[in-house]
Amino acid sequence: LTSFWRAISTQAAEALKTQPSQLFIDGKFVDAASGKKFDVLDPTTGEAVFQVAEADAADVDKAVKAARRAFDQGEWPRMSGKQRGKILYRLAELIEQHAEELAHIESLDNGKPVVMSKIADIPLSADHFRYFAGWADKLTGKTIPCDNVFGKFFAYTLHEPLGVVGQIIPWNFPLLMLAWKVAPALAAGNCVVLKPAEQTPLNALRFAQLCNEAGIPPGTINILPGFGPTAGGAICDHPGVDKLAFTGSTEIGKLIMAAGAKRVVPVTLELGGKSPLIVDKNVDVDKAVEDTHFALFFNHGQCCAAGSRTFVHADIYDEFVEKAAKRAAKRKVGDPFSDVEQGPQVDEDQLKKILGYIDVAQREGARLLTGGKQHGSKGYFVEPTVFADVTDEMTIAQEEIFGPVQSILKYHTTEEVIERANANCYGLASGIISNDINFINTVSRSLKAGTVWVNCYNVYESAVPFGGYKMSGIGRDKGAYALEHYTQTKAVYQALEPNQP
Ligand code: TXE
Repeated sequence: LTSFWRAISTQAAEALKTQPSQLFIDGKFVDAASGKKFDVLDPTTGEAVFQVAEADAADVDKAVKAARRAFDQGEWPRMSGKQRGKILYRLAELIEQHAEELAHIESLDNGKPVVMSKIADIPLSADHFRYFAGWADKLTGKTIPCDNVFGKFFAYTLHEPLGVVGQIIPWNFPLLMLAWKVAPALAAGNCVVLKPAEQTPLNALRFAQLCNEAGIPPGTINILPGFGPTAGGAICDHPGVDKLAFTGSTEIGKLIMAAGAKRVVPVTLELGGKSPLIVDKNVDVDKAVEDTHFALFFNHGQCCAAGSRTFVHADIYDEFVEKAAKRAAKRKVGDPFSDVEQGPQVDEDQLKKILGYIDVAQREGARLLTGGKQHGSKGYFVEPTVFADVTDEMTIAQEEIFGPVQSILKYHTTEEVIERANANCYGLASGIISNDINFINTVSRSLKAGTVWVNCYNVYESAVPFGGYKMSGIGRDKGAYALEHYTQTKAVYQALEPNQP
């Protein structure tokens, strides 16, 4: 225990003392019906640092019933948009007021450097609630004049909430993924049952506390830590759930969609990616190396949008490859509560998966330039790894590694790189580094991806939609586009007297 308290920051240790550990149902923290709990591991050491209640079908049933009551009889969907907005603004402020402890808990739970939690995860989450708070009183419909053989009518549309929304999220940005899902759902007047990832349940429970403090009525939001097939499966199959929203692997996304199809409920999915990042020939190589490094290694490569296929023009390829390897070798890896760029991967499964891909890449003939092994022997650290001479058919060019492994591919012509970049089942994100406006315009319009970053990468603004083409998903998170998935349109016809204008 002593080593554990030393390993994490004083603030994280302090924050853990007030950490809720129970399920959040109907505005209260309660034990699981089964009484079961599960361990929360610190990825830096692999040791258990906390326990939370483990939800299963009985708890999901209780939570969905609470959310149903809140939706069918409660105030949240009935209060004015203005009032809902006020409460969501308050929630955004509370996240900011508690930013310090939320950041430390995020890094303890996930392993990301605390500096990243502080500058990215927590402020972006607050910003997301603030952005959607602003939408709550702007969900207006249209008026549509009608005049047909049966008479004169006046029609208008109402954008109504869907009801009880089941949301299942991953572990790579625990609070931010929650914000992406919960903020538009609540702004539109829905009630929510959310399952955080089993690896990272802590901040979702702290968020539940803040919801009570902000004045969100009981039952409007319910948070159920638990495992995928049990708690997650029960959310998907519950007849009281009107919509499913999921971020995670494509494999599980297919199951969620099948579950939605059985009950004809809408499903939005944000799934895996294998995003191409194309480096043109006439660029500042040093800057391109830094940008592509950030595109892949940010959050230890655990980003669905990671620039995981770095296509580099043949003219600059050799220089680029050498510099990219040097940059990765310099990357500071270690305790997320110290001054590092990279902490541990989230869990042992991810560690093994990544090391497995590194092994396959070497056997398939990719050239290992740096890294390639577990970093240290404790926790789930992976050395920043760079492969050159990667070809399209190699496994690491096809499948999502979700780790700090950069794959560099050589290309010669614009037509060729567009075709190769699109030759993948995923279509989540992409990037272009170039000084040539014609190249940028041609490539950005040709890439089959939901996002194109030009001379930048990993930019996430609450107002800008995010989501996938092809097997990277269905629908969009963020921005006004997200609200379309949390509202349904009602058309109301009203008869007019024949002589009314
Ligand atoms: O994902 P899962 P995992 C990718 C990434 C990663 C791989 C596996 O390549 O290496 O997926 O990660 C819940 N019914 N992404 O295993 O299983 C689960 O409890 C209902 C990309 O963590 O998809 C968790 O809450 N729910 C991704 C969530 O699904 C189920 C982020 C995600 O877990 C379920 C994460 C079931 N049967 C991983 N099984 C991205 N798009 O950002 C699991 N879950």
